[in-house]
Amino acid sequence: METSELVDRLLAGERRALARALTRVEDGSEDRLREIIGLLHPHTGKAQLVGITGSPGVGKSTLTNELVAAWRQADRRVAVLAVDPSSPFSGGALLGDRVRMQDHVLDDGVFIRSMASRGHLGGLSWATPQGLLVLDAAGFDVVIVETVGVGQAEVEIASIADTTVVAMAPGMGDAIQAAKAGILEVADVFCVNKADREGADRTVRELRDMQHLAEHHEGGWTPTIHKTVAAAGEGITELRDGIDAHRAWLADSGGLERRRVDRARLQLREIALGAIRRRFAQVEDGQAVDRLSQRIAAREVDPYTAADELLASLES
Ligand SMILES: Nc1nc2c(ncn2[C@@H]2O[C@H](COP(=O)(O)OP(=O)(O)OP(=O)(O)O)[C@@H](O)[C@H]2O)c(=O)[nH]1
Ligand SMILES: [Mg+2]
Repeated sequence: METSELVDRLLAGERRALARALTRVEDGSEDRLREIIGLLHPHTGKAQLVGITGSPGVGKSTLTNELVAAWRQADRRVAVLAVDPSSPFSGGALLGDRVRMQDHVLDDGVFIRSMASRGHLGGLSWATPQGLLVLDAAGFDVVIVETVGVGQAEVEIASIADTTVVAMAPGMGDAIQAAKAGILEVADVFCVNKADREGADRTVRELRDMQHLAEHHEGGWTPTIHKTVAAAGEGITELRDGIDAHRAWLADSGGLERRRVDRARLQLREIALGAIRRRFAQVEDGQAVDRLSQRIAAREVDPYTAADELLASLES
């Protein structure tokens, strides 16, 4: 199918077109990505982008599932992108996620997709932000990205979401771990899940105590802390409202616009660097690089001057 037809169908709300568009984004060559993103981009910028991250097993998928239901109750259409940055292929964990998310399988206002990461920068794949664009263009009001917090992933999720939710469970020393890993700075909303277990109040207290560490947090937002029992659907409405409140604050304070420009800057950087790398790869084994390398080795030119010459020739 021609990309333009695919995009037309996606914009008309065809789910199969949406699924195919995501596959193209995930597997696509640079040319295909360029084409599809070019057509979709004018139709994006409306969705509320929510990132959910946290250590393995804290209940992110259960929370996501419940949040989907809570936003549906508010009559909002919701899409989920479950990203597994730990595996280059969709593994067992994601299969489990899919099964749990079967709750919503008959609901037209819900779309759920797993995406394996290609390990871009050791975290979320390059396909993730593009996948968000596709779901945004498809008209979902809320788009959730769920990813396991392993190192870089939290920071990356914060760079693509409007609101970043950091989920933790009591009794795992998670609050202190989070502080060490610099997660306090990326969290807009904390969720202490598994509040049916001992130590939830203590984790909440630890987070409160550590909040002064995050005082430099963007523009005066103090991250809110919510207790939930996702497995029993408790505290979910409050969590949803907390996420919505952060997004409303962002919009009012001008922070949303700032985040959008920051995101655009990151994308621009990635795409431009990628293009330069590809241009370089095309000439790397060619005569010009050979000749310049020989001249550097022969001390006829210094390597910086030679690189300037090479870059100038790439531009033309
Ligand atoms: N006791 C209790 N268990 C919960 C709660 N929420 C989720 N669980 C259980 O915790 C386990 C892990 O939940 P998931 O939702 O798969 O956690 P996750 O963070 O998505 O896990 P990964 O994707 O593997 O990192 C499951 O057995 C859930 O049923 C809760 O509020 N209380
Ligand atoms: Mg999960």
